Amino acid sequence: MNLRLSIILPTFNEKNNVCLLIAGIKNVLSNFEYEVIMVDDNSPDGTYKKIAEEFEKDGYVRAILRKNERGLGTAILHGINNSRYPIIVGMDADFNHPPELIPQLLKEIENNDLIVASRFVKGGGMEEKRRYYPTLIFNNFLKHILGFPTMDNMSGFYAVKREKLLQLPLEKIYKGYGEYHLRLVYSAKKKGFRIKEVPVVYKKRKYGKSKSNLPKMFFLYLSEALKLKLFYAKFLQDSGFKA
Ligand SMILES: Nc1nc2c(ncn2[C@@H]2O[C@H](COP(=O)(O)OP(=O)(O)OP(=O)(O)O)[C@@H](O)[C@H]2O)c(=O)[nH]1
Ligand SMILES: [Mg+2]
Repeated sequence: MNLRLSIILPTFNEKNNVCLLIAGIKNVLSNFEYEVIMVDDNSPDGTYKKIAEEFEKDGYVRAILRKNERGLGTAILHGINNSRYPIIVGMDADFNHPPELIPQLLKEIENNDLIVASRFVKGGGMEEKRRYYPTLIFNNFLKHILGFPTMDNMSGFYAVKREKLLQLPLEKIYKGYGEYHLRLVYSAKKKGFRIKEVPVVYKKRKYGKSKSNLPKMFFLYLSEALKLKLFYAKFLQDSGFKA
């Protein structure tokens, strides 16, 4: 299989991180054909301008500026819609997701449809211990009580086959914030994707501030997970897909 991939990087105020990250990606993917699609929501720190100026001339990085829309989920979808290769890799631009893992995701995607970089399989973890245990407990609840497919259902770091991804209701999945990943893995399971997890240790973000608020996230994720479990048929119907 000729592995050609599109890496989607949503950014908001990640000027310092994303430069280093793109350099890191370039390092680990020297043997692959790939593109990096950065979707920036007009970050006040000038992320877009910096990347457009420093990297676009290399040809493999495309910086997209969204001036009138804001949000992680729709930014990723915008990136997907503007990408072209058969494998899509989604990841954060702040170094939570180490680029060294991408070749491993690619190796595993050959015989699967969706590979999730997982903090909660053997060998995985998080540098930020304060967040590790509550997230682990919540993910165990998602997997063992609600029937979610993976040990880490909120990862945000994954590789997926484009032809498979396009079978899912993407407009319904990619909206809001990080809870899109719950909708992605749940819909993938319902559609019968071959899903596999590979361990990842989340690093701390290198520069800048987190945009997430833990208690708010917890309630949002819980309500989203329950909605999927209880009303999945309606979720599909609303998106024009058959249950
Ligand atoms: N385009 C776009 N990207 C966003 C937006 N909000 C967050 N991001 C990016 O999405 C990724 C994840 O956001 P983070 O703030 O790191 O969220 P997190 O990983 O849950 O939290 P921390 O790692 O603790 O900072 C990062 O690359 C952000 O720059 C947004 O509104 N628009
Ligand atoms: Mg992050």
